[in-house]
Amino acid sequence: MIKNLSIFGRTSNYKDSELILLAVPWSATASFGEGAHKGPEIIARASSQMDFFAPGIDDVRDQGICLLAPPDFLKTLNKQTREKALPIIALEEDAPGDFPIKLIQEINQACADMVSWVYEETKKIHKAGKQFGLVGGDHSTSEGAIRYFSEIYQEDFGVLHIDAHADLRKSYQGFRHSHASVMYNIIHHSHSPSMLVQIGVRDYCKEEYFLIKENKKIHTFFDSDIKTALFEGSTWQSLVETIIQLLPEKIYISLDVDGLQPHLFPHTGTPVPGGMDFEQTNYLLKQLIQSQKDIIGFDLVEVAAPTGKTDIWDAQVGARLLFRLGQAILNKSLTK
Ligand SMILES: [Mn+2]
Repeated sequence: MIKNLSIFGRTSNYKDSELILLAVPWSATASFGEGAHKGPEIIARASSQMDFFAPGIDDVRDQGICLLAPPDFLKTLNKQTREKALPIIALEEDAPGDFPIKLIQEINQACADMVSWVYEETKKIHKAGKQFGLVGGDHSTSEGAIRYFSEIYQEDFGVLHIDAHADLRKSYQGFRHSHASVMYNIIHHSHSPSMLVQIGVRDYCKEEYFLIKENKKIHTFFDSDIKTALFEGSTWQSLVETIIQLLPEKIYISLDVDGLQPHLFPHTGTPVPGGMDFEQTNYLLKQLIQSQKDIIGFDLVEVAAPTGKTDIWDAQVGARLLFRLGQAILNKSLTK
């Protein structure tokens, strides 16, 4: 039985909603700050007190937005896997020989199960003729969704990835489905997007840098390059134009909120100085709507709350970004 939660001040049901939001409360292998599994819950709470009017844009809530309640098994699996992962995360990175291999295998299996579950749920939502959005969870939750759309659309399909990190590590702390590996897994799968365009990247390792340079499918707009261009007189408009031109016809937006400035998301798992501001992000989304690109899905990940807290600033900003993403995908279906 599919349940739903209240979102943007309305309780909508699956049947009458054009946009289905899949909640994935998962942060089992989060490497630094905890609490991204609370993303769907805190965003849903914060979303009730927003204003939804925007001049020139229809209130997309009338098209129906439904946030699916996550199943209990997923919440339990996240908790159990987190407990197994914590002692490994606490180990020094430079002593891999001491890693308990069997335990890592169990954790990798649990994470793979989560990825498969997301894949199957994405397929169900897409096959029902609905628009798709995912609310994480840490960034590892995106893998199943992007893998599904890569299989369906193949060469015609690109990912717009907003993030402080490249997420191109082969594995991280022994975990194959880590938030830090999500784009590596997606790019190296037998069905991969034809293009990965990254924006805001500013924390990455040498291996990731060389992968970006060597792989023609990956185009990264490093945060420092974006800022240098802006300091030297380029406009955000022209940069956004360049970004959009690189993307194929069908796109999936993967929005890790640490891609934005950390004062907007102080509790996100791995905050980094720099990044995009709120209106820069909105402008990019608005230009995407106007570009007539076919947005076929999105995710919003890494909105987190510290233990014991629910009403926090991060959720206020996250709810607004989620609404903008909803506008981007639903406005597209209006103009079709
Ligand atoms: Mn990420």
